[in-house]
Amino acid sequence: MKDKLNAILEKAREQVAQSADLNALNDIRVQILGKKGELTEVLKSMKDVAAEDRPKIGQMVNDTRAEIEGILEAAKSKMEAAVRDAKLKSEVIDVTLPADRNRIGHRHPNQIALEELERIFIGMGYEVVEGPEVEKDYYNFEALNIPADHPAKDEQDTFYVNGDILLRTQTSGAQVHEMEKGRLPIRMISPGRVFRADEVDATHSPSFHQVEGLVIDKGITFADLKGTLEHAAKELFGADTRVKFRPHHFPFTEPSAEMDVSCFKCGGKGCRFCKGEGWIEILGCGMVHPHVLEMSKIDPREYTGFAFGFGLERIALLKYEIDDMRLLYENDDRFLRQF
Ligand code: 2U9
Repeated sequence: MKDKLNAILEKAREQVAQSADLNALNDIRVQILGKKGELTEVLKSMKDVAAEDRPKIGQMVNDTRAEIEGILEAAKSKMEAAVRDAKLKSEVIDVTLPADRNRIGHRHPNQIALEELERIFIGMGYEVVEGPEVEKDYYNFEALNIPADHPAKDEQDTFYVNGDILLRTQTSGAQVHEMEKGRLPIRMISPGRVFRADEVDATHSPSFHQVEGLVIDKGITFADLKGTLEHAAKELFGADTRVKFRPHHFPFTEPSAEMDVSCFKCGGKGCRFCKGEGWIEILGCGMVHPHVLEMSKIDPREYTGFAFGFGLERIALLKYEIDDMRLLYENDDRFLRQF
């Protein structure tokens, strides 16, 4: 009996040593330890063993079974470890390889120009106040001295929601709302999107952005306007920048002017950039019309003020030397990331 058990054990050892995978190991288990397995058969033949020998033989069978189970278990662990190692090796990450880049966006030139303007005016004590893009006719036109039959209304042809409500053509409504609150003095800029029924070309778009400013206090004069806007121009285009004011007309300011800055490319000598002029038009401005103050319940004998308006895209195009406004609206990041 002992020899028989040893033979089974040795055969098991040999087969396990030769088995290639977990399936082969399982086959060996079934073949030896299974219901009809070789060792199980030995156990069944115990009935033929003399009664006094049974405990000893039984112990031997159990020991052999335990040993074979141990061999199978050890081989199984070894195979599993090998599979794990192979997997780890095949999935290894080479940290020295260049990473896949996560391309991130970039601030839009309009946004860069706006943040620059906000920095300049906040530095002079201004508040930044935004207003609604959908506005009443009154706040966009009437309250700014542009009554129903005024020709300026044609120039600013816009998109109407109905007879009374429209997409604003200028951010000035935000300033009227502020004046109506009756909290004086006012020192504000009001940036935002505006709309005009314009065709798209290199310098026009039906939707663009303005930054308008308004100052109202006792004793404000045209000298305050000039000093403020000259300071802003020097901050924006460099300390050597000179400014000049040309008379103009706006319904909401009187007197009104347009401000030019000396060309920051040629210093004013005249070049391709300024079309030989030496000067570049930057903004419109003027003293707030007394009737505009009156309509918002501010007494023009007590308070005066000045106002100005930039086109944000115009500033971005000039500052970053972009020659076509349409590039600003295409959102092509090969363009955007240059600024
Ligand atoms: C109130 C009173 C007056 C705002 C002003 C301009 C001059 C101006 C243009 C710049 C380029 C419009 O976008 S643009 O085409 N704006 O020239 N804007 S004064 O005047 C105001 C605003 C609010 C209550």
